[in-house]
Amino acid sequence: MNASAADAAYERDARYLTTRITRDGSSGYPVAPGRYRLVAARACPWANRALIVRRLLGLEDVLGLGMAGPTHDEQSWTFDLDPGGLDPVLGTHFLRDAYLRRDPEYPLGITVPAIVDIGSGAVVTNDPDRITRDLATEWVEHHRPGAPNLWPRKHAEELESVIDRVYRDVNNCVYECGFAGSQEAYDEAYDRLWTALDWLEERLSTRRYLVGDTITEADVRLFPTLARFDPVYHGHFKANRNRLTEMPILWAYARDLFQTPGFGDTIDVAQIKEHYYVVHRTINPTGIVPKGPDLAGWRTSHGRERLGGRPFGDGTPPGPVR
Ligand SMILES: N[C@@H](CCC(=O)N[C@@H](CS)C(=O)NCC(=O)O)C(=O)O
Repeated sequence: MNASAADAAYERDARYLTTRITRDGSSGYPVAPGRYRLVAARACPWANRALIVRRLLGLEDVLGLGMAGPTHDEQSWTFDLDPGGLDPVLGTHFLRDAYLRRDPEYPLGITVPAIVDIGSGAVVTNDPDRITRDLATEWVEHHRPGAPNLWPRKHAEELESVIDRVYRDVNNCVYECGFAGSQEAYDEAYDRLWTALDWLEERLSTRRYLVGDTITEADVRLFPTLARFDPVYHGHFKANRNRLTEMPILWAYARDLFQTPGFGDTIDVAQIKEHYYVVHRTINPTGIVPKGPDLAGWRTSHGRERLGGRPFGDGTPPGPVR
């Protein structure tokens, strides 16, 4: 008998270093300009959300950014894009060093995003959901003038429920398709993914954004998955009922966000493709990176303005990328 679908299903390791950086500093790590470094990689969708939030909220001057290259071995992400292969602030080549400073026996994956305490060189947290939530709610004093409210209180419940489903049935579900260890596990994930994408196609037909009439954390959660959909998830992860470009509403929604400052300017499709196709040798043993798809459509008009909506509410878009 084959392993049951449950046995062969991909399970994300959701154990994190959960120390929070808070306004009152009760965790031992107070919000403080210049004290921490966000480490990300353009390739990674979980890190992408932190990059978007940092841009939208204008935190570039208070929270520095280290950027790992697109590929890594089983040991660690590395700062191979930096001169000399060293992060200019942390002075290390391997992100692993910052995890080992936190815990010399650190037993889990060396993941991005991570926030490092520059003084001690140790990772404070690598919990992606907590990172974006705390940047929005604990770092308020350091937001730029005109920063959007990504967690509007009046929509709190709806926001939680949409984010929850988007995480389970979209963001993580594409990985469940790609890394399924049995036909049954794949079929289950595929069906759940497309049920959710049909739900989103319907939901976004009458509203410009996922919750309320402004950009929120829910849009920040969905966008990085859509940006990777045709270049990676459709082929590499076998999430292939349709391409994003064949889902007219989701495709227009994705273009709308792509063209909104803070979203599209965090995307580097070459790095995204290199990461997935080179790193995941179990599902792409040759490591060959596809040349397509053609991305020209991302800059075409989306027509979503007719749904109304005020992307930044009473605020303003972020300025150009530094
Ligand atoms: N691990 C986190 C998100 C971060 C994450 O998985 N990042 C990936 C890249 S997209 C990573 O760093 N993988 C390296 C590893 O697991 O060793 C989660 O499961 O929600």
